[in-house]
Amino acid sequence: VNGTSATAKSEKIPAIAHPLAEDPAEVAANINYHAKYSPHFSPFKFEPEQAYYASAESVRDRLVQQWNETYLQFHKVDPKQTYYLSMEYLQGRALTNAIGNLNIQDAYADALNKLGHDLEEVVEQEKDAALGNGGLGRLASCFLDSMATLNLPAWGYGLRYRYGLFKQLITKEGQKEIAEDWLEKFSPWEVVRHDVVFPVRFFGRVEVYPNGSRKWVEGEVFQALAYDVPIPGYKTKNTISLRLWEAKASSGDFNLFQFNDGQYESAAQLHSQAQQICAVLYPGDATESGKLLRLKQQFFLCSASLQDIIQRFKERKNGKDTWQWSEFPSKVAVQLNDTHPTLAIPELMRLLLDDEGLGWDEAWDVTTRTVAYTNHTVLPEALEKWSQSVMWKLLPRHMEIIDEIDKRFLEMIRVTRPDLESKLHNMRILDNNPQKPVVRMANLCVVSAHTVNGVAQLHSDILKAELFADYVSVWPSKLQNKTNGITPRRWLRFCNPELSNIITKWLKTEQWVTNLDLLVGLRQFADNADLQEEWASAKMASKQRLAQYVLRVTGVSIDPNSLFDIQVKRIHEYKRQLMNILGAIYRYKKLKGMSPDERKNTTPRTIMIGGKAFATYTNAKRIVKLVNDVGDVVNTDPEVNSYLKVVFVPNYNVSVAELLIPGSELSQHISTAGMEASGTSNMKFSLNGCLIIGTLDGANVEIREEIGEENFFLFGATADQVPKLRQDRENGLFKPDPRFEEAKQFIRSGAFGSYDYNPLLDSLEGNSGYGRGDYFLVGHDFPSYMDAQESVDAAYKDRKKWLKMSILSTAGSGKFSSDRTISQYAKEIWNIEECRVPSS
Ligand code: C3B
Repeated sequence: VNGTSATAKSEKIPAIAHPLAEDPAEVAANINYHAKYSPHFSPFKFEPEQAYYASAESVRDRLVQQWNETYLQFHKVDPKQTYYLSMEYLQGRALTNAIGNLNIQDAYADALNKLGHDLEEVVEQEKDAALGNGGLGRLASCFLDSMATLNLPAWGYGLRYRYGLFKQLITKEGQKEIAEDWLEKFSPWEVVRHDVVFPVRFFGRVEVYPNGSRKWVEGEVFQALAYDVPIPGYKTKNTISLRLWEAKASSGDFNLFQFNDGQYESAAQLHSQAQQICAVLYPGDATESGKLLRLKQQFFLCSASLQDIIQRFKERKNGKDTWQWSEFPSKVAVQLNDTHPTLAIPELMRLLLDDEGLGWDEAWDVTTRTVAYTNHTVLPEALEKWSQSVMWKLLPRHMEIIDEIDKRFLEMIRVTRPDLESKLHNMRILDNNPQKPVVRMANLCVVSAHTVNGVAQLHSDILKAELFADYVSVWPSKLQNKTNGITPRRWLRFCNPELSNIITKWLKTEQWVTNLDLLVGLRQFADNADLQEEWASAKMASKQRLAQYVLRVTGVSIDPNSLFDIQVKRIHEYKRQLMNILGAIYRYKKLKGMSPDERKNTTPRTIMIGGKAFATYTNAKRIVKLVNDVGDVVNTDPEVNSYLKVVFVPNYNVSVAELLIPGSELSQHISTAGMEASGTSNMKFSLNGCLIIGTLDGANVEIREEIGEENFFLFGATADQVPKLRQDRENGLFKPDPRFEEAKQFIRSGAFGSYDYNPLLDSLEGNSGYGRGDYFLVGHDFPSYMDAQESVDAAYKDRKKWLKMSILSTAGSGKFSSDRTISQYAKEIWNIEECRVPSS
C-alpha cells in the first residue's frame, strides 16, 4: 500500500482543497498537495515518512490561519499577556495532539486511509521535540496546552536547541549518550520569522556618560532569530506561540578576506560560536568554558525575549496619545520557570534604565511588578550559583545592576528589619566568600519577584519553613503554592483513547476533557461489574500494545497477565530507583528459594524502569547498568521468569511515556520525603487508573488525599522525620533490615555479573554526608517499602478490588489538570483574563 504515488487510492480526491477542509477527501487533497508541491523528498515516493510530513504541513496550514487570528485578537484587545520563560520544553510529538485539539482526527484517519496509509503508523514517523530534561520541561509544555485551551493571552519563550536531550543507548557497558538529531530532516511545526531578530551582546564594557547614565558597549554581538511553534488549544480557535530563539552571527561577521586566504576556521569564527550557543541543552559544565556557555544560553533567552516583549508593548501603545512605563506591568507578566531565566531581572532593569532612560526607582517598580518566579527544587546542587568573576566578564552591566539590587536590599533590611541582621548573610544575593564569590540566583529571584511559588503544597510549605523562611517574615504574602498539573488531552484523551471512550460513555459527556473535576462522577460506578470489565479490557489492550513495544525495543517478551509495575523518570539517587531494583533483587532471591508450587501462589510481576542519567552523574549511570544486569539474569532464568521480569526501557521520552502510562497498573513514586518538589508523572499514572506505591512526598500527598488513602500504597519516613533519621544514622543508631542486607549482599556476591557495584552500594553504607551514609535513606525505608509491596501483591489477587481502586484513582485525579493549575496562576499571580478568538 505504501506505494509510489501520493494518489494510490485517489479516485475521488480533488486536486486542491480549502485549507480548513474537514471532509476526508478534501483533507486527502491537501495532504496530496503538500506531498507534490512543497516537496522535501524525491517525487513519486509516498511512504509513511512522506505521508507524515505532508500531513503535518496540511495541519499546519490550518494552524497558521488560527494562529494569525489569535495574534490579531490579542493585538486588538490588547489584554495583559503572560510570557512564560523556560530553558526547557518537552513537547514530544505534535501531530496527534494537533489533530486531536482541532477535533479532526477522524478526517485525517480516513484521508490517510484513502492515500493508502494508516494514521497510527504515520504519526510514529515524527521525532520527539525533546528540548527539555524532565518534569520541569514537560510541565512547561503542559502549561502551554492549558493556556491555549483556556484562551489565555500567553506565550512561551525558549531556545531552539539544535540537538535535543541526548538519545540513550543501552550497551554492555550501560548507558551511552548520542546526539538526538530531532532536526535531522526538519520540523514541519516551526515557522522561522525572518523579520523577528534581536541583537544579544556578550562581554564588552560599561561606558559612563557625564550625566551619569551608563551603557553596555563593545564585546560580541549575536543575533537572536525567532522560530515560532503553534500551540493549538483544545476545541477552540485560540492558537498561541512557543517562540524559540536561534543564535546567528551577522553576515558581516564572515571574514571573506581570511577565507580566501585559506584561514577557513577563523574566517567563520563568530558563525561557529553562534552555533555553539543553541547546540545542546545543558552542555557539560565541569569545565569553565562549559559554565560560560550555559550562562550565555540563559542570557540569550532572557535578552531576546525581553526585547521582543518590550517591542510588542510599545507597538500596542503606538497611536495612543500618552502612555507611561508604569503601565508595563498591567500589560506584561513574566514568569520565570525556575532560576534558569533569572537574568531576565537585571536585563529588564538594564533595558529600562539604559535604553529607555528610566530612573532606578521607576525601573525597579516596573520590574518587580512584572516578574514572578517558580521554584522547582530544594536540592542544593540545583539551586544555581554563578561565579561573580564570570558574570563580571560576560555581563558587566548586569553585575553592576545586581550589585545595586543587593546593596539596596541590605539597606532596606537594615532599616526596616534590624532583627534580621544575623540572617542577612544567607538572605543577600551576593555571596562574597573570598574563596568563591558567587551570585545566588534564587535569592535574586525572591528579592525581585512579586510572587514566588512552589509546585505542590508540601514543597511550598518547605520553602516557607526552610529555604525561604527568612524572606517570609519580610514579605508574608509573596510565597504561594501552585500545585502542578498535567494536560488531560495528551495524557488521557489522546494517549489512551480506549479508556477515554469508556469514561465518556459512563459520564455521558466528553466535557471531562476540559473540566477534569467531572471524573468524580465515576466514583458511583466503581463497584459496577460492567464498568469494571470494560475498564479491565481497556487496560489489557494497552498492556498488550506495551508488551509489543517492549519486545521490539529490548527483545524481552513480557506477559500481559502479569502486574505491570513501572518507574520512569530521570535517574537520580533521591528518586531511589536503587530501592526499586533492590526490592526486585530481593523478590528474585525469594522466588529462587521457593518450590514450584509456592511460586504458583505469587503474583507475577513485570518491573519496568526507564529514564536517562545525566552523562556525568556516575552513580545514576551505575544504577542504569545495574537494572540492565539484573534484567539479563532474571529474564533468562527459566525457574522464575514466568513470575518476574525486570526490563529497562531505553530512551525514555514523551512518546514512550504515552505508551507506558496507559499500560501501567502500579507505578513507583518513592523519593526520599521532602526531596521531590512535586512530581508530575505520578499524576499521569493516577489519571490513567494506575495505582501508586509511594512516599509522602511532593504531589503524592495531594494525590493520596484526592483518591483516598485506601487506594494508595504508602510507606516510608515523612519529610519532618528525615533530619532526625540522618542524625541517628550519624550517631550509629541505624539498624538495617535483614532483607536490605541480603539484597545488597547478593549484588556484592557477583550474582549479576562482574561489574564492580561496590562503589554504588557503598553509598548506602557509612555514617554521614551527602551521597554517603545513605543520605537518601534507602535503608531506613526499605522494610516498609517491602511490606507495601506485599500489600500490592495481595491486592492484585483480588481482581474486583484492584479494578475498583483503579477506577477510583482516575475518578480522584480531577484536581491534577494543568487547566486548574493555569487558572490559578492566571488569577492569583498573573492577573490575566481570557481573550477568546471569536468563532467566525
Ligand atoms: C522538577 C522536579 O524535580 C519535580 O518534582 C517537579 O514535578 C517538576 O520539576 C515540575 O515542577 N525539576 C526538574 O525537572 N528540573 C529541575 N531543574 C528542577 C526541578
